[in-house]
Amino acid sequence: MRWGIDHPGITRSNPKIDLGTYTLSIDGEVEKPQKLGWDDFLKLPMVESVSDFHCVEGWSVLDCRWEGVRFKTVVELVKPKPAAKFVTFGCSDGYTTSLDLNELSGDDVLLAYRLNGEALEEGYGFPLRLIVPSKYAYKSALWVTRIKFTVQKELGYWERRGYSDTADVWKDDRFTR
Ligand SMILES: Nc1nc2c(c(=O)[nH]1)N[C@H]1C(S)=C(S)[C@@H](COP(=O)(O)O)O[C@H]1N2
Ligand SMILES: [Mo]
Repeated sequence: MRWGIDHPGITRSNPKIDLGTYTLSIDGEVEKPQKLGWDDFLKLPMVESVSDFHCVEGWSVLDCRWEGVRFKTVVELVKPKPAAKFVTFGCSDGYTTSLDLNELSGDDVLLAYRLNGEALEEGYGFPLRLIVPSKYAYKSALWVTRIKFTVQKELGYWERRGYSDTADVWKDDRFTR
């Protein structure tokens, strides 16, 4: 399965991630920073969430059945300090994006590793990607390797290039105004 269209001028090559050496680092403004190997991550409680996926360029994919770990669960694990207000996601291809901590508190916000009953394909973010259904797809970090809690907002890759930082699908917030 493949969806979407390539971004003009950008050829994205999918990083190849080896589960044997994969590490998810969760750090920054937290009481209990973590370095989780893949097996450690799989021990976190798994949930399923069906949601739609919307791209800023106008396309959507309906009824995606994601399985993974609620972002909430990660928050409980690392215990952000009171000053932590934002989260920056880092990816193995160098991509970054960031969100307000309170935008990540919904039950449908997942660190997903399965889509429609199968492990994520490389092109979809294998082994782990972020799903935030109320936000445009560029907030949906693929190949996540680092989650950093911050006091100040760090603008992500597209957000620094003029895409809306709020990326709210229902306000059709495609560009910064
Ligand atoms: N690591 C990483 N994540 C990324 C990107 C990227 O280039 N690298 N592109 C973003 C953009 S612009 C979009 S539209 C979605 C595309 O997700 P999809 O390939 O599952 O449709 O991934 C987002 N997450
Ligand atoms: Mo995009």
